[in-house]
Amino acid sequence: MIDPDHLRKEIHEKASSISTLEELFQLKSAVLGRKGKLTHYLRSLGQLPIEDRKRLGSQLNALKEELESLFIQKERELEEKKIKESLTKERVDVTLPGIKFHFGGRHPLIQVWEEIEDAFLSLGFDIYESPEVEWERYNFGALNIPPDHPARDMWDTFYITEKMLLRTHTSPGQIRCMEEQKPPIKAIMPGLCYRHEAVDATHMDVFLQIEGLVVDRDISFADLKGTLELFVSLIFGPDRKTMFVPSYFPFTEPSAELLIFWEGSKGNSSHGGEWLEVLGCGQVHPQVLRNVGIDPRVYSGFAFGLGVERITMLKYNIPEIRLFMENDLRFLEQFK
Ligand code: FA5
Repeated sequence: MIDPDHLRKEIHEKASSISTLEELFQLKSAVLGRKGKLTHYLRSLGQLPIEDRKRLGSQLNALKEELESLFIQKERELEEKKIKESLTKERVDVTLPGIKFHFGGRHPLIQVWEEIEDAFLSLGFDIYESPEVEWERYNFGALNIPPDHPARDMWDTFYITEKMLLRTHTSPGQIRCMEEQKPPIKAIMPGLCYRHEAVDATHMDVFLQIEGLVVDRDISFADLKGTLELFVSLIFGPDRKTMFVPSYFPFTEPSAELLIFWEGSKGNSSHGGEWLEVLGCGQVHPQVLRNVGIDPRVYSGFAFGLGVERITMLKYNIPEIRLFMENDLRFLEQFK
């Protein structure tokens, strides 16, 4: 028996007790879906006598419209309810402890490396890059260090082949730079160096050097000294005690070393109050100029090679070079 009033009452009752969207969709399909009750009633109208069909037909269609808008209305209510519930759940509790972020910092050697580069850039130097894997000829031969020269023992290194090695200093960059460029040259060449070295508090087997090279007419030892003194004052301030001592390098003549007074870290008396060698330097040897086709009767120059670790140790009173490589956060975090 088709009874629209009974169906209306039944659906309104059910709809009023629904509390979730899922329940609403189930009810909707049970009434208006393909196998729904109202759909079934509408389909079966055709079997009724014409009079009943007309009357019930208009009643059922009106009921269909009424229920459709009831479901739309109910769906809106339930969606609003759902949003309200999730907003209440998502409320920020400002009393909870925050999440800690760990920010990294740049390694002290990189910081000082860039500071040194900036100092030389401000003095008009360019940066020239040269390779870490180097021909033996550039690391030694062209720098006036023939195969039987005792300096090769001092600069023993890791060989890749008989003729190819990991550079022991940045000085091969001088040769590459002079082969590529004509004077005037005013460049620094930073990078890693490798040595077969007995590691101790001031020596590593991998370390950073910055080479400097100036070649022009009338470049003298006074220019070298003045430039390096200016450099020290830029990095350490005007009052840092320095000392030039005579030295020997096969590719410079005369040669010298620059020492800076090392107060050492407080409480470490074994390293307090010494002079620490930070660089080797000198006037470019005439034979080196000839090796790259520059006439030493017209041009002269100076060069230096400084150790970035040593400068950093002096700047921050670090008594031990191995600390740079240990990756101990207690050490590294002091430079953030
Ligand atoms: C040289 O390497 C020369 N090429 C420097 C040079 C360049 C002289 C241009 C003349 C002209 P030496 O071996 O002394 O020289 O090293 C230069 C600097 O590199 C040292 O003063 C020191 O600061 C740093 N250095 C050298 N060996 C080590 C090491 N094993 N660990 C850390 N730093 C080092």
